[in-house]
Amino acid sequence: MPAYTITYFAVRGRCGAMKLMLTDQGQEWKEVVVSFDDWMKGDLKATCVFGQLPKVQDGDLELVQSNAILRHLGRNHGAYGSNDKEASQIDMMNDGVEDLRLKYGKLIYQEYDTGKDKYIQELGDHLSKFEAVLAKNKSGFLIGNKVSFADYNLFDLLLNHQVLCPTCLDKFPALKAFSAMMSARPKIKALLDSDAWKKLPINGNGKQ
Ligand code: GTB
Repeated sequence: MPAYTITYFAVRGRCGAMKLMLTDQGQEWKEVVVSFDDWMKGDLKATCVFGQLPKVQDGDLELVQSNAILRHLGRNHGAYGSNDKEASQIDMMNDGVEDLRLKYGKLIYQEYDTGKDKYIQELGDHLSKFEAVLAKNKSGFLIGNKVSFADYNLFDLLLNHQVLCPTCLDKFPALKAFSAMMSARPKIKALLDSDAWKKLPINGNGKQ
């Protein structure tokens, strides 16, 4: 079993999805939690390929970029589809999740006070795209008939959005069922119920 070390700030942020996946796959990991003060000293930043976290160590392989990390973990743990066609579709769906995550990050870190109402008004349009894909797939997952890294990523982002706007899934039965199914997976349920998860802020600036 590979042992991973995740280096990141004391927030869920871009590591929520990878922690959901590793937990669900029964894979333990080590964590290095970096304080903002330590980060500002610059030594660690200088060692990161793009000067940012998260960073994941898998043996002698060091990776940054959260989506590359999700893909790596998906490959290692059988959460990247059942064939090349599914893998490509999973990549496509994960890119869609990333597009929404970037919008969410912009709201949280740059526009929270001025842009929240508009963001919530427009959210349904974004969610409807995932709803349509899920509604077509009888398995309940985004692609194919088994869980993929894109499912963990979407689920993590939906958790954040349900804090931002508790009613945001009300018009989307397939997304609601997806969220309920992911939450009920026993290891995920235990993680979501844990203090380690509940006490970790979603974002670095206290907004959620
Ligand atoms: N494309 C990259 C990826 O997907 O991994 C983006 C990574 C990224 O934005 N990293 C941010 C970072 O390293 C942290 S996530 N920022 C420091 C820097 O650029 O010097 C967002 C975030 C912001 C602030 C906190 N915080 O203060 O605790 C936590 C997380």
